[in-house]
Amino acid sequence: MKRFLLTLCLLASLLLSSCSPATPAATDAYDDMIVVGFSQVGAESDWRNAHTRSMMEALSAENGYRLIIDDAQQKQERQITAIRNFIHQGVDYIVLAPTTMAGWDTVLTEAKAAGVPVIIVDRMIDSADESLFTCWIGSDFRKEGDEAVAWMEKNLSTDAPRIVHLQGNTGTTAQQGRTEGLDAGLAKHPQWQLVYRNTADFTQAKGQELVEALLAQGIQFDVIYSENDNMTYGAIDALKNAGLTPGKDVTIVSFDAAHKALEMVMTGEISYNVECNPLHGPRVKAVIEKLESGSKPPKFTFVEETSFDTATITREVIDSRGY
Ligand code: GYE
Repeated sequence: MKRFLLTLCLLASLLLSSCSPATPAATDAYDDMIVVGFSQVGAESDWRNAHTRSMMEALSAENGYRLIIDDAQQKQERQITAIRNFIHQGVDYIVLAPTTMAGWDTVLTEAKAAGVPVIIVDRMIDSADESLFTCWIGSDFRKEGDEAVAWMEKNLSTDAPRIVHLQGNTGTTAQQGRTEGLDAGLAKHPQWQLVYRNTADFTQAKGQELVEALLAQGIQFDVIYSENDNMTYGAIDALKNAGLTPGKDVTIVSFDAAHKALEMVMTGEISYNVECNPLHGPRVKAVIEKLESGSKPPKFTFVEETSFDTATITREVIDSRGY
């Protein structure tokens, strides 16, 4: 590995801490390590925290990696700065979990010019030039939305459901794919009514706030289509505080299928949960190993995922959940 001078430590949150200030002696110890700069979206959800943990576990010192994590706190500008810092530091690889789709061409052109391979994980970027990144690993978010709609077609107890739609951060591929799935369902079923749609930024607090506001306004609904589990937790709290029973009074369709949410599928509070797998650490490690040995990883890798409702969830699935 090229000689690496650790001059800056970019960590922003305790969870993301993986790097300590370098000393001259410590610098020497990194000579044989593969240095990876990871620009992470933030810490908005259980999914995101599991994603960060997976990266830290796979790209560990024990495995021969020096991982520098930057928490962008949801801001693309911070990611662009982090990537520039990684380039200046001379990292061997950059891993980017992009906030939004657009606006990456300039900084990725800089990475390419510096000869630093960029591995994109989770959400996708929108760039006409695919040579700006080495490969991408993530989920088929449109397929996830389609699966949720297919379940609703079969399982809703009314033909004319009144639907509340909590969206993730707008302009992200996770939000767009899941929204496109619902939009296709609405187009196919003119009797389905979208009574409310707004972004709750993938956070529990905002999910709760929006559903509380809806209930206060007296808006009636049968289904909540919530684009991640954390918004769902907030929505469930709002329903319960209003004396409603989630799963009975309101059908809840959620995305991510994190451990806690699957417990809620078991109890029937969440009716259907579409899995989104955050365990990208070992996948990124495998890609780096391929590149190190001179072979070429596939350009796009879609992670295999499934989904669960009250009929298919089992204790075994929950207990063996890695996130
Ligand atoms: O569903 C959500 C997270 O991009 C797939 O972002 C990811 C989404 C995930 O905050 O919980």
